[in-house]
Amino acid sequence: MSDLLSRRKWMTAGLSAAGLAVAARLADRYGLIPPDWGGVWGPGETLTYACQRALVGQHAMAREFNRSQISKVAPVSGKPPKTDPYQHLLAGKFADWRLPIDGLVTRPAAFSLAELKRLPATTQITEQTCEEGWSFVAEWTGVRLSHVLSLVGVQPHSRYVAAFSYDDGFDSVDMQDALHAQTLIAYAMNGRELSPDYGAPVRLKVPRQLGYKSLKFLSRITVTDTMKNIGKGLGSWQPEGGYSWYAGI
Ligand SMILES: Nc1nc2c(c(=O)[nH]1)N[C@H]1C(S)=C(S)[C@@H](COP(=O)(O)O)O[C@H]1N2
Ligand SMILES: [Mo]
Repeated sequence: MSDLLSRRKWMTAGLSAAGLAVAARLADRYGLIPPDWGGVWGPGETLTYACQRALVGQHAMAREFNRSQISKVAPVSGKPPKTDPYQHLLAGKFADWRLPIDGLVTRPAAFSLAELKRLPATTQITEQTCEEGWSFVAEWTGVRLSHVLSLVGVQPHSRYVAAFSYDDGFDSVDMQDALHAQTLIAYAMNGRELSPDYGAPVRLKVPRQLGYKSLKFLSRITVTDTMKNIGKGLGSWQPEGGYSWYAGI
């Protein structure tokens, strides 16, 4: 009797573990598990991300504003790097800067600032919200990340687009946000060339997420199907400091 009971217990445990494994594999296939799914807050991160992805439409837009609503003050978070490579490029007005786009692409390329500016430009007036509690509205001009990705040809099994910066930061977004119409590689702010404080020569604009996803001072972009080998494998330098990889608002 007790034998039977324990066998049944084991079978139930085994079955539910198998069920969980299947569920996890399915969730992963449908891109519902964020790179920072492990650790203490992992289950919460996964729930938030999966719910957002399930409930909010793929093409849902961040709010756009009028010119008259542009903020007079725009705080800076993350000063331009003082390192030689960056200062050298800045001194040369970024003429020698290139943005390599590599990884799971069929035609890897490296774009100069002039080349990026020759691509179809788009402008948005959106709000940037910092996790520290401030925000501002500004006009951003750049090329859609989706356009640049179409030029290099993203391979079908790609899952993330990761960006790196001159201050050693890195971040990533899933393909849904990478291909979103408001996700830009921005090179101008409020009608003027992007200044170093705001991310020169180019920064990401990801207006559907908190400000920290809008990485400044870009040095490289890579397309990948896993974030495991980048940094601590959490998808971004932000979760390494305790914030969420997914910061949808
Ligand atoms: N490379 C890099 N990008 C960055 C940061 C940074 O420190 N380094 N700070 C982030 C944070 S926390 C915010 S809120 C915004 C701030 O952008 P701003 O300085 O243009 O206001 O940039 C984000 N991008
Ligand atoms: Mo921030």
